[in-house]
Amino acid sequence: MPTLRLVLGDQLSMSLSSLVDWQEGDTILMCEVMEEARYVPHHKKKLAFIFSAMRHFRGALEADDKPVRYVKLDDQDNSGSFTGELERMLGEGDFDRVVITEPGEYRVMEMIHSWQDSLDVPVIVREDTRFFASLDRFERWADGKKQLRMEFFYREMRRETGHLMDGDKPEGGQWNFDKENRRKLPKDVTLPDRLRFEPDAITTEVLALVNDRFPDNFGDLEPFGMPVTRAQALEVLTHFIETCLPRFGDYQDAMAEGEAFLFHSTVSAAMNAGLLLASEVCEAAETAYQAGQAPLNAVEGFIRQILGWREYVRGLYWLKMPDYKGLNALEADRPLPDFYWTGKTDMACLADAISTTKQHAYAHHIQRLMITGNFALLAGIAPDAINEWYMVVYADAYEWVELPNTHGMAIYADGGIMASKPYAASGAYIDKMSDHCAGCRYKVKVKNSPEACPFNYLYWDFVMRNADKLKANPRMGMIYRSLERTSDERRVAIKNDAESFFENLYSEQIVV
Ligand code: DLZ
Repeated sequence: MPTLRLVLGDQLSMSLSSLVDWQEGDTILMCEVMEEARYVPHHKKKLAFIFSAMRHFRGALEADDKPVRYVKLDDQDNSGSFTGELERMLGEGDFDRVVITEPGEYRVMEMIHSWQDSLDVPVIVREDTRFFASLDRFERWADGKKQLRMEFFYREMRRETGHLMDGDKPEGGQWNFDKENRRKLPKDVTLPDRLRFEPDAITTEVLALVNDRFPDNFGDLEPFGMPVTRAQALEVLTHFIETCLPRFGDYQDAMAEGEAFLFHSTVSAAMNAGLLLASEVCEAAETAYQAGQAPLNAVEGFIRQILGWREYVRGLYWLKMPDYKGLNALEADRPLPDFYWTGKTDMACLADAISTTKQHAYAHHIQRLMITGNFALLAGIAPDAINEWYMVVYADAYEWVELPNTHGMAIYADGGIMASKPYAASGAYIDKMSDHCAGCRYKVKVKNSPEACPFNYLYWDFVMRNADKLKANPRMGMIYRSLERTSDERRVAIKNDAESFFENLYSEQIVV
């Protein structure tokens, strides 16, 4: 039964379910297509990473004696879409069936379902076994629950996998050590160097392709040093475990001017493309803990990101799509300011997070949640606009992970399906967790007036503006009680400051 096995650009794993029963006579189809490259205008580095990793994975498959039909973006007959390439291949060969692992995006799943109707051969979709929890498993967990909180799902995953368990109790007597993971970065701390991989011939060819075909896309293409093979990704993982993990926990929520990586793992792009498996990443962290090489607060925090958050957002995405994407609980409708693309803003924290993003197609989770996300939440940026920005700019972004994190977690557009309250914060939080405010032209200690940190009055404007939607939330009770004690005069000052800020947001003189 000759089988055509379609492998997508984020399915670069030898253990992929669509490849496990590969037999002599089967063909693997991989294709670089404009449809995927253009459905959002991806960061140049993201494009280069995906195409280079795909081409290297083709080499790994062929070295394993598995023939690949690989269609490059610039191949003359490239039809430009998955559907076109699949039809072309089926027209040329004699295949009895198509096998594919479930994709990461609803959009592509719809495409696959259309193939099941339109193609002459059966199209078999297999579970993506690279995740700890199948979609059925998540659905079973969610069934009948009023609230779908990550923490409880995470505990089940801990019990099920045995990660950081001491019998039936959590290691160290606690499920979550988050309280120990909120230190500001000391001034004298030495940050670890990061591994960079010189582009080889394949990557060099891809860089030229991206430069040539996507010259106007956002982001710096070079210098390019991302891991594009499994061997390189494993090096990054080992380097993280040995060099960064011991202090990852303490400074997990810290931010520092000009420092993109701190003690973060930087494995998300490689993991989400399939170069590393979630199971091996968690095992490596736990082994370091068992060997006394990393403390529990660091290892638990890291494993929670993968075994907890990553699995949870994927489950939630598939449970709630397609309606999820259209939710707009706070009726936010402001266009995305230009500075998200240029980085040209006097707000130092935003300028730094956007500059990091532009250079590396990367920012760590607190920059994403509490700086660019927090601003979008407070300013009421339209969900579609901010969701697309995150999809474009991060090398690890596919909709299954981006949408819940942005739409649900950062901007509360889902009205609390994910988060029990909006992650809104004023300048005080940013000042507590970073060194940005010291060099900012705005003053974080000033609450109102043109020299005040905009996060301060935008925070209270957000609270006032959304009172009808948020006041009844018990977790917002303290904030609304505090608002009740606020004088009318201060409220007017907040409204005036916010209004003039928004008036100037799209003009070049003041903010951008
Ligand atoms: C993101 C991306 C891009 C830019 N290009 C391709 C491509 O040319 N070929 C491919 O197979 N995959 C690509 N991808 C990843 C897909 O968008 C991803 O597999 C789907 O969104 C499903 O998650």
